[in-house]
Amino acid sequence: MGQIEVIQGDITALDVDAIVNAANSSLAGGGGVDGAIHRAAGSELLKECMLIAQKRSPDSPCPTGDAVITGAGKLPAKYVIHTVGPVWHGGSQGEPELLASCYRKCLLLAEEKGIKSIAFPNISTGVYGYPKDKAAQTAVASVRETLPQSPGIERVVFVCFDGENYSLYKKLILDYN
Ligand code: AR6
Repeated sequence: MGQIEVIQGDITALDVDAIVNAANSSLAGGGGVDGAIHRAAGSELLKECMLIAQKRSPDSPCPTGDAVITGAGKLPAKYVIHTVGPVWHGGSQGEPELLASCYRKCLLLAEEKGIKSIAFPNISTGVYGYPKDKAAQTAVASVRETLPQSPGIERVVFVCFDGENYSLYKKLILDYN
């Protein structure tokens, strides 16, 4: 089964097959990691996103919990997988299931594309306000549950931007391994 790693840093710098973007349903870019990925990838990425948006439902090109894949423009990665995490409303509006779905769909899409290494940011833990400890537990559990169904994936990297997420993930991965 694929290895799980945790690092602290900027996901746009990672030389892996695919990096995951914490996008919004419009796929039109935004702030946080989404903004950083679009800036580093260049305008080609937005063009690809808009083509996908045209083909899918115009109201919500990528619903919460779903994922779509594009090329990666000028990034070192080959692909960007855009997924839309839930906004935190207190936890009783399906947030854990939707967040788990983001990680699962990204891995299954990656498997379909023959991707061997994939890096995730801490989806929903910025602007969308998901508590970091709860998000980390759901993320790690979802990845571990899905990896047996994605045998082509050799390496999963959790990229933590801030120290708090890094400590949480380090502890969870140690506990699991
Ligand atoms: N590399 C890795 N992680 C990062 C980076 C980076 N360069 N920059 C920020 N993070 P957020 P969300 C971390 O807000 O909560 C956007 O406007 C950040 O510290 O980017 O899912 C979208 O368009 C945090 O831990 O995403 C949506 O509208 C994590 O990435 C909305 O924000 C996620 O924070 C999505 O909100």
